[in-house]
Amino acid sequence: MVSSRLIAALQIQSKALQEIHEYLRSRRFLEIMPIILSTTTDPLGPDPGSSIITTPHIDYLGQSLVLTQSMVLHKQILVSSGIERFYVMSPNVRLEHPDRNSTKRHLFEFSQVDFEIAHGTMEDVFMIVEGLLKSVTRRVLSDCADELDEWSRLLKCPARFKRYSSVELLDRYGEDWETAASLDATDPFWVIDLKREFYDAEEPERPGSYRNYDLIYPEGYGEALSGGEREWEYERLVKRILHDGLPLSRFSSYLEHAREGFVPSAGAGLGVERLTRYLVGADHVGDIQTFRRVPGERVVV
Ligand code: ASN
Repeated sequence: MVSSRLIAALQIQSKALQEIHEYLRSRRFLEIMPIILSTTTDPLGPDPGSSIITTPHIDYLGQSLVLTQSMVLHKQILVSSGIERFYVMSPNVRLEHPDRNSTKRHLFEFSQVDFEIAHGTMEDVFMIVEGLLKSVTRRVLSDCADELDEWSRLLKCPARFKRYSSVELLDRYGEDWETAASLDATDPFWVIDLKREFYDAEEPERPGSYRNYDLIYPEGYGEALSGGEREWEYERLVKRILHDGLPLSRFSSYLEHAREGFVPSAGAGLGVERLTRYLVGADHVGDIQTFRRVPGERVVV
């Protein structure tokens, strides 16, 4: 039997998703369908936050296809092909190391609300995400009081979104700044400039600094979203991929599109299960999944 708490969490999640759809559609975002098998996917590295054991391949009719780790590469192709503002409820498979169980926020299968804006900037993304999180919280507070009671959750609407650089947080909290800074915070906050994948734009004037960001929930819930302005020029992408020690051949179909011409863009992905965990105040993100997909735990069904 599914517990009444889980049902309450799913009701809150459903309400949050309704608000996300309405919010994005009313701001002219087109919803597209996800893909889960491709010739290439987000490498998720080199990123200190990632601990992927392997990227699963499926052989189909003589082609080796990968499962989606994120749709970011496809987002860049689409945003450059005339779909200038879109979002996708995107299932991702990330075969994380079992030690990720202890973070309480990692799943090896989850969904993210992934969006991209042609010619967008960090500021555009900040404005959309801050408004989105406020609307979702307000909606849940007004429509799901009984469900929040079921979790004894005192949820509050975000008041402000401070901004920090990753270096600042590293200095103040050390390597595990994400959890420590999150525990210290009472409102969600932005972390800017993280050394991450090749597709996040490097500051043109300051190599080694990046125009990317994470949004971190307060109260110890940690990362909610990650995104960035993108590298979009073919030569820059080739340089960044090589700098990361990745084989160009892995990204050949993507690079062909880049050579034809990408446009600058910015976007982000908001984890759906992490949002639900935060809204209800669940201990572990797996606690709000219908079918748990927690690194290190055996899959039951
Ligand atoms: N969705 C993220 C982005 O837009 C990428 C990711 O999930 N790794 O940057």
